[in-house]
Amino acid sequence: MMQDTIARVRAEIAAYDLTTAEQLDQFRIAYTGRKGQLADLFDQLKTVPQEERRAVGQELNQLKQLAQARFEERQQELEAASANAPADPTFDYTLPTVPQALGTRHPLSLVREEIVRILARIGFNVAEGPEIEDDWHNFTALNFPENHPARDMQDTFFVRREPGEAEWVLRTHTSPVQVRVMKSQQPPIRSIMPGRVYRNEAISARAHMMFHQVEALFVDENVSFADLKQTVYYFVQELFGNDMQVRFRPSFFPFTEPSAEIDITCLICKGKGCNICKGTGWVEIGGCGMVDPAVLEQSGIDPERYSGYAWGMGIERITMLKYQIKDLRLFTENDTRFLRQFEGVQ
Ligand code: 2U9
Repeated sequence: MMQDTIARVRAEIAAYDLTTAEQLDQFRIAYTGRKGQLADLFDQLKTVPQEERRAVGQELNQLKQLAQARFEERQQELEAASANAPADPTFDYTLPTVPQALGTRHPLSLVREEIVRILARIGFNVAEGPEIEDDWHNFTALNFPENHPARDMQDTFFVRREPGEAEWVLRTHTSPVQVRVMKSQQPPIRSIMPGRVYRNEAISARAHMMFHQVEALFVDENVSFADLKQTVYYFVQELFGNDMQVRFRPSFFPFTEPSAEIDITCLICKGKGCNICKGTGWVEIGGCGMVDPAVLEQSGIDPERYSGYAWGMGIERITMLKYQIKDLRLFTENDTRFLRQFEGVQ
């Protein structure tokens, strides 16, 4: 019976799995295509008795509409899906990108560069010298007596040489570079020397066997302690801010006379007194003095004609004060959680 066939084909069409584009194509060939089952059924319509033909024809038309509706709906869905589909279906475009691990400037480099910039503005150039020095440049030329404790194994690293040769040292300060500058040029001299120095110390939160210094040396005619003070005022205010005060405390160094230690307003409490400055309102940043005439003379500069001032400070100490860093070891551990905090600092 024609009606039975129509009912079976209707059930098949309704249940046909149209997941893929291939299945949709097979559906078209099997039912709505020129040689499909629907064309076949329309052909058979002429065999249906006259009185039933109209009703069966209507049923067949409805079946054709159903098949076409299913086909077109699914075809549109598949077209839309393929338009949005990624070129490579095995690649997940929603995955996060691999972050680029960019390095950051080390805080000691940031502070060293800032110090160089500040002093370059008032005419200082940068001098460099060797980290392995001879005893003469590191001690003798700087007026350290033969029996000075700094020359002791406890304080200085010695570099062993061939038997019979004089020992070399890892420089304990950057001062030997200033000696080399004076030996190689005549005044006026305006040089700063930032660099790495070594001392035989146990490593702790407050001490290290390797650290950085910057020293300034100014030699010319009529250089006075007043010139030194004014330069230090300028430097401190440029580096830490205009509200900073500076205090000079008498001290002693073998290479300067007179000598002083340099204190500045405590950065934490602004001078009120706190546990960082031990209640004094002042923190020490370095030392200074007038270059001892004997040091000038040993470096080939006439102390009758010229005078000079020098000052020195630890870059770690300045950096710790500026950024409130509590432990010296952070500078050498390369912990990126520490270093990343200086991202973008100029
Ligand atoms: C020459 C003559 C004199 C450089 C000076 C200091 C005072 C000083 C310390 C600060 C903290 C070293 O890093 S630290 O431990 N430095 O107190 N430095 S005067 O005097 C010189 C340098 C070179 C030819």
